[in-house]
Amino acid sequence: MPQPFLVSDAVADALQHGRPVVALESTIISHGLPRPRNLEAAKEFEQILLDTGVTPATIAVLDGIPRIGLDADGVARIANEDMVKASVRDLPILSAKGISGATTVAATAYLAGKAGVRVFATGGLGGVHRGANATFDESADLSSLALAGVTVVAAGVKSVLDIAGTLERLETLSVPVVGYRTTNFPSFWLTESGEQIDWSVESPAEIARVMRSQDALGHGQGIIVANPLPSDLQWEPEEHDRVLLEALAEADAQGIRGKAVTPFLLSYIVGASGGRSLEVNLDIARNNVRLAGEIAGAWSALARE
Ligand code: PSU
Ligand code: MN
Repeated sequence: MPQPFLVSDAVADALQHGRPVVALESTIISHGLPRPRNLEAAKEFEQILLDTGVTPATIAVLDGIPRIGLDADGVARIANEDMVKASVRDLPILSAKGISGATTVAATAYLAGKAGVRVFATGGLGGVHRGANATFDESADLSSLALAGVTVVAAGVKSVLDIAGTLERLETLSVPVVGYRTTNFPSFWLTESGEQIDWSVESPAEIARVMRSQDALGHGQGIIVANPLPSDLQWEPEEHDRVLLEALAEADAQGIRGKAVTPFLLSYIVGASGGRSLEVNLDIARNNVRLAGEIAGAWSALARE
């Protein structure tokens, strides 16, 4: 049997010694952020972790091999090559064909879980698309998080999606959702979506205790930590609402469907906002990476007890 994935030396060493590790996804780099800012961002996210003693594990499929932890060349490849967007179901196909792919939240969480990386930072999760009652377009991010025992830090889901519907599906899938110091679920660029969730958590240590209890119960789901951007950093709500409607109308007019929808909307919105949405997007990701690093630290400390 070929090895199903490769763990970098740095990540393997950290895991073996119980040091904190945070997984990072690659679709946000290759399909969610424009070049050349995407490469700067990929390096910056890793550096934020390294600066606080946390080992970054950026995940992608390179030449058919899923990799947990990339070297500098691997990071440059996910930013600069035109890689396919890879969800969980694409992994065996990429593997057999020996081709590369940037992993979505679904595929990243799956691979992180297999490798024993317990905390994962992203920007926003995929979810239930508007009109999903007719198209069935619901991101595999949701069903994957019901299987991967990984804690994902995300600023909720974008308002391009059906936020209430996404929260309903997460309830059905029994995925715990906790707000970080809030019960108002964030809508990515905006601090609050107006949708309420049941629980908030106050500290990384509390999240680590939730993880430990989840493990003890043995149910195996991931945990979503909804981490809102502070309101002084959010996108201006009026501009957000205007650009969002424009983007949805344009996707509809151009007949964009399936896995192309999310990348299309993201890049359209960057252009239509004159880059403003991109700056907020980067702040969101940094904010999530920092919190994920703290959670990974708390998790290591708890495991040592
Ligand atoms: N949401 C964001 N930014 C992103 C994505 C989602 O705010 O970059 C990416 C993630 O990689 C996520 C994927 O896993 O899009 C979801 O795509 P789909 O809706 O096709 O499942
Ligand atoms: Mn989809």
